[in-house]
Amino acid sequence: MEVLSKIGLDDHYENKLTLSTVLEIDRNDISGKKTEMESLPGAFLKKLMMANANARSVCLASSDADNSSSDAGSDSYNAINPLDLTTAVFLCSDALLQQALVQKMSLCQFAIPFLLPDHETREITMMLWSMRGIVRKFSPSYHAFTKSFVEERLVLSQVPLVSFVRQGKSNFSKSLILNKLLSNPKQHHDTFCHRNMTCCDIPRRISDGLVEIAWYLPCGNRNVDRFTDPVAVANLRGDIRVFDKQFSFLCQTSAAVYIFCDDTQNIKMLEGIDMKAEVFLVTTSSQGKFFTLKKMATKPSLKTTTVSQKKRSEEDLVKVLQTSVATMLETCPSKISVENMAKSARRSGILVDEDGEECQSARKNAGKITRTITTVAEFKSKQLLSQGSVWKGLSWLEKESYRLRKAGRQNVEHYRSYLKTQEKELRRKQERLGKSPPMADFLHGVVTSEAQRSHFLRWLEMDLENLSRQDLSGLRDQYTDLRRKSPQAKERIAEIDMNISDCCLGLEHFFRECGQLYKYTSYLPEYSQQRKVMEHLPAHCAQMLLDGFPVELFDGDASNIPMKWITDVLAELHDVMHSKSNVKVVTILGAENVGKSTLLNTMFGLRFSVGGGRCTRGAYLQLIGVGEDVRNELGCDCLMVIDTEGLKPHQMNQDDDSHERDKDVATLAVGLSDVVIVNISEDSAAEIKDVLEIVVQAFVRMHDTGKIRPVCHFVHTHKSDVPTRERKERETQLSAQLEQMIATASGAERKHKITKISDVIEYDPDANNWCGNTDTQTTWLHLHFTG
Ligand SMILES: Nc1nc2c(ncn2[C@@H]2O[C@H](COP(=O)(O)OP(=O)(O)OP(=O)(O)O)[C@@H](O)[C@H]2O)c(=O)[nH]1
Ligand SMILES: [Mg+2]
Repeated sequence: MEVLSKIGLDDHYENKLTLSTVLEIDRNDISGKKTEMESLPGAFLKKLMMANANARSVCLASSDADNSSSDAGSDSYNAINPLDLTTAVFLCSDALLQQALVQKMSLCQFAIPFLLPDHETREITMMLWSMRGIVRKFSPSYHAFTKSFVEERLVLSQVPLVSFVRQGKSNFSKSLILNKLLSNPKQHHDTFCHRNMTCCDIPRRISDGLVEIAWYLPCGNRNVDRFTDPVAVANLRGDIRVFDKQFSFLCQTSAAVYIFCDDTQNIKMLEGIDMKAEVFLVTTSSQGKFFTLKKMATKPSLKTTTVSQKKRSEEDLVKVLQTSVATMLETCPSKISVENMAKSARRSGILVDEDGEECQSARKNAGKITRTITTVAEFKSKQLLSQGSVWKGLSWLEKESYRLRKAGRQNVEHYRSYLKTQEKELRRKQERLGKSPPMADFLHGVVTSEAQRSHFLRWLEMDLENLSRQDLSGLRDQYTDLRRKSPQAKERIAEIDMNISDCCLGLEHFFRECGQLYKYTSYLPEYSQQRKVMEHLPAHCAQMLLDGFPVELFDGDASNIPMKWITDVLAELHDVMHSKSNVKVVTILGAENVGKSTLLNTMFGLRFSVGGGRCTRGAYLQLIGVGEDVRNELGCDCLMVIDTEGLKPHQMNQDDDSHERDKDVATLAVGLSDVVIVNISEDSAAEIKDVLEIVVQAFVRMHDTGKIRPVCHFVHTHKSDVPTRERKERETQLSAQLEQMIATASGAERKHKITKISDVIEYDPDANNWCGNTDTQTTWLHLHFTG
């Protein structure tokens, strides 16, 4: 396709782009160069992965550059329409990348490709799998009394669909009107790309026939909400007379279809179409000065009734449309989930992206596991046998053999050998328990073909989220509420914290089990079948890391790192990368819920889990490759990014473990890192002090081990609009605070050699303080890896 070769994507039409290639750090990231035509998809993809709401305007930079250098008249042919760019990128991405892109588009509140046309094969594909990742929170009118939110996976939500299509040429922008229709009164947002936004009148080529979808989800504030119940909106790009397959699909699935057309035209005959929707005509007078809304009776004849008389301005039309949609929503239209629309798609000759063999058998394999789950707690105790009390016991024994806290007056060697015996006992218990049938199914899913593994893991991840979402969402809200309103209720907070852990069931629990099984089978004789099955698991896990899945490094429930497992996974990684695994480690630290995971996701385009309440537990790592051309400059072959659980100084005087926990997390992070990012929220001065103290103590402790000083950056969040003067003051305050803490900490740990903060970290108050989440990865990397 001409467009693909113009933007350098033609090779990827066959050989699809993957998530890891998109996230790889390349020369463009560190040079901050102007975007050229061939690097346009790369720039767009990276911005999108960083959830940058201006991602679509990369096209503008390029088209501007082209416009200025070419003759008037031919300029628009050198530029590319942003919709074409989106279509091209989706046509050239693999299934996993498509899903990741859609999730980021949803975060940016962009409309999402729903029916994707491929002009080469003349096929249309419904992007159901791509959209499966979207989970959103909203407050529908049936929750008005309690003012509570529901959190749903949108493709499963029963929501009416309203479609907007066009016949013939139109002298106003349907997308512009839709954006106004979906924007809240005080805040305009461009959900759909429109003519005036970025691309002037650059003609569309490959995105003709594209149907996009967006959801309007009420927030519960009736002064702001345009509609009080959720509604899905589809927008067909192109003329319904040309794209009749898409049009007929929309007529079957929508509650209402709005057809924009010219007054003078005869509307496409609707008789042959299986029409389930109410049909409205938005007609324009030939000069485009008036709009009229008419309702069309599809049966028995095509008579129309005028709903609203001539309107002069677009604003008026938006109001009329809004009332019309709202009335339609109130009269209880047919609701349908996107998942169920797939049936109509197949009937209309539209392909569905998840119908492929790989995706379907992965789904079956994941379903086999999730079908056995009635309650999460029961599943964890009965099927994930090596975890729970056994693993907690082992973790304690391991730590105790170094700390010797309970040794009392015993001989240390005797005590250690007693601990060893206990450990052996527990290991034997693990061995006796063996692996459960769901665990065997999981292992099967992980070791099957590479392509199927990613699908399997995503299906399982999503199915597990579906199982625990409702309970978790409620508990997290309670947790946040309680922390805000009664921080003194420490016991109750700790109790909810525990309940959250009990309710959580994710891939990490299955991999924890892998770690345990791997460890105890490694003691078995080499010929043992059990050992043989487990032997190749670290290699699969290493591959998974390279595919962009996060891996748990530190088990937050048992407070332990499964050393053998992690070491062997990393050794395999070294092998898979042909010994080119010189890594730089970037870690984040900060109080809970300050936005640590979000910050890493936006800096690097990653997918650490994010959520209100307390979300990350333990520590997770993700890998990002470094392009060959910049490896020397950056001094590494890949970046390892580690997300950690929030420090909880407010729970410090709880039981023994929670007291130790923050120390463990901070020491681990500081000990591993080349770069530590400390994320501090300016909302609470007391919390900043507590967090800084923990971090500074960890720096001091690590200094003693002879580790090279890590670079440390402080990110002050939620205050991106502070004036420069105040910002400077804060930085000075922070530096003074750090110096004072270092004096205290070095005294407490008797490290008299340490006198100033720069003895333990590389820190320059002017360069290493950042405000808000707006500082870009580009600047950051540029300064701190090349500098
Ligand atoms: N308004 C706003 N919200 C943010 C920002 N960063 C994060 N959030 C929201 O804050 C909540 C917590 O974000 P996370 O990234 O999960 O925070 P965290 O520090 O990783 O939390 P824990 O892992 O539980 O310690 C989420 O609902 C985010 O959407 C930000 O810069 N601005
Ligand atoms: Mg987090």
